[in-house]
Amino acid sequence: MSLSLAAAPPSSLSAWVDEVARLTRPDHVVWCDGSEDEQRRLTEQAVRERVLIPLNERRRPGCYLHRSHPGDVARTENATFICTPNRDQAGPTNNWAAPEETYRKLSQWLRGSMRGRTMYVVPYLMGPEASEFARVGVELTDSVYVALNMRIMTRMGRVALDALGESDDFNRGLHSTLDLSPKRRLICHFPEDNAVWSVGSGYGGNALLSKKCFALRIASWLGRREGWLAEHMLILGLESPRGDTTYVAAAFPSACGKTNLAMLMPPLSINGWRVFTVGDDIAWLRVGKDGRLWAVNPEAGYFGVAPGTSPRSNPNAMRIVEHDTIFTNVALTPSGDVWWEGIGFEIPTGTVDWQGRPCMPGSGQPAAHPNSRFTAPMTNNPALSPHANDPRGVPISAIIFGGRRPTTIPLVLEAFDWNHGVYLGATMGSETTAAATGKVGVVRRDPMAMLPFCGYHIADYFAHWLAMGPHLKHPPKVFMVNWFRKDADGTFLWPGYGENLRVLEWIVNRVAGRGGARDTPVGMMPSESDLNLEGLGISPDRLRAALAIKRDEWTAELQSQDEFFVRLNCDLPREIEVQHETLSAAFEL
Ligand code: GTP
Ligand code: SPV
Ligand code: MN
Repeated sequence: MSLSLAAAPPSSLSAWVDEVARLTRPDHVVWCDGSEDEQRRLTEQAVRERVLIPLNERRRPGCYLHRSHPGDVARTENATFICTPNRDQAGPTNNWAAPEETYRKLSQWLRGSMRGRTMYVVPYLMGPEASEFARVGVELTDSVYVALNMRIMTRMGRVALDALGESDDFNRGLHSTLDLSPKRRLICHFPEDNAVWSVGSGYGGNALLSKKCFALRIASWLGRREGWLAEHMLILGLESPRGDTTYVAAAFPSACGKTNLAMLMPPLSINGWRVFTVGDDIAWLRVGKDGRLWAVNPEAGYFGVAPGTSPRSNPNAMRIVEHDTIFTNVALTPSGDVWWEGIGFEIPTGTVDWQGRPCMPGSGQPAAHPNSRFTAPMTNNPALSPHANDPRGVPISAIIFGGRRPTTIPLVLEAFDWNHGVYLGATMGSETTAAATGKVGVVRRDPMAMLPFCGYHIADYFAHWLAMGPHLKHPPKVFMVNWFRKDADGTFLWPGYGENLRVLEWIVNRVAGRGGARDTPVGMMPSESDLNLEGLGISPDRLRAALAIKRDEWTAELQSQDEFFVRLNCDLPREIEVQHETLSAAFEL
């Protein structure tokens, strides 16, 4: 076993690393320091082991392609467990398993699992350095791909050990790919121990334990205990033509447009607005001394969806992935470049698909996996906010909830107040996507886009949100949006992407006390004349359809909310019930 670290880490950390090494028996233990030299070495090794394929160095300097196991391409929610002493603490929306039993079972699977492999010790910091928000995690992993991705996604190495100092307050993440068999795949969270054990998957949120496991499931549990929020939200700053910046946080479910909105490029027909990205996936939020809600992005990179990303839809993302990016499960062109569906140009002849097989256009098989992704450092982003590393975070003036809804939900509406906003978030629905295994395109309740990520009982989570209200002297205004409503032919009614700025502009105007709205039973809504439609060219009919509130659709919606509430039994906060009753009464149901 070879150890390589100049200064000694805190004893509790090294004791835990030793303990895991005794269980898993790696040939080597490598402590990652986060240096460029180390990155070069690990990358070269990954190329030798064919974990990474170098791309055309001239076209995409510092870029690599990784092909995952074809049976390991997305988060697996059915293999994800919250392990609390009581089942009720995990609640009806989480899989639950008893902690002791789970440790025992996984220890058996892990016994000797790293023989012949290297165990990487990956210390990482979530949140800006020297920030009250920041937390340390350490992931032990036998995947060099995971180690390299963690270096992009987090502040990794020395900086994290410095932040940890002598403390033993860090998330203990243990990850082993085993043989990648779905039969021995489990992602288990132990909130009371601030620990995550993940086995049998090397992909995304299953394996990069900083992300969904720590920064959402465990952090949401910590946040409830300590009075803050960990959310599946992007954070953006919107600078108006006057030069003032409004910060907005938005929760959309997986593959529903967070990355795109967070780095939106304003359309040419709207002068003077600029968008700055603070974060694209996760927000940690706290009430500041000034009574406002403050947010940081705990991550340092983006793990973004590739398909649909083009110079037209997301020019900033195309710039981001020009260099120093790891692509996973995209197609490879004969010139050593990447390709995916919706990239904006025809598939070059001779392109091989995400599994390395010749592409067969017209076969109905996509060349890139629908959940293929890019991992890139946030410093690649031309639209990166100057406050992305601000230890204080940014003050949030508006919270947006949004799902992928072919019907029912209008383009935008504004909540009447904080509690109504919590109700809108709590009852949100969205179509399932390729980001998780299982059927795609089925509408399910996905409260606050946190259904797969809330680390405790979802009814307690609603109560926690409601309880934040009175602490906020200046609560953010809450909105709901839907970019995905369709016409009878199944075509999106709203053009989306950059044009979503028009909706953001209305939201910012509302926050500033400008901008017209009318009351409807479901919330306050803009009239067509309240939206900036300059140069958009959407027909009045389509806009009306995008904004329509239809009684029959809302009857079904309220019914579906009822069904969800039944699953929560009698634990639903009374306030949410009251909101539901008020809305039902407004529709005379
Ligand atoms: P996760 O990383 O899984 O949490 O996803 P995300 O919420 O960041 O989603 P992302 O921005 O990567 O978008 C997912 C898919 O939705 C991509 O294929 C986008 O092209 C598409 N998309 C994003 N915004 C819009 C929009 O405004 N309209 C339409 N029609 N599609 C969009
Ligand atoms: C999501 O599924 O919401 C993601 C991708 O952001 S993953 O990291 O796989 O969770
Ligand atoms: Mn996500």
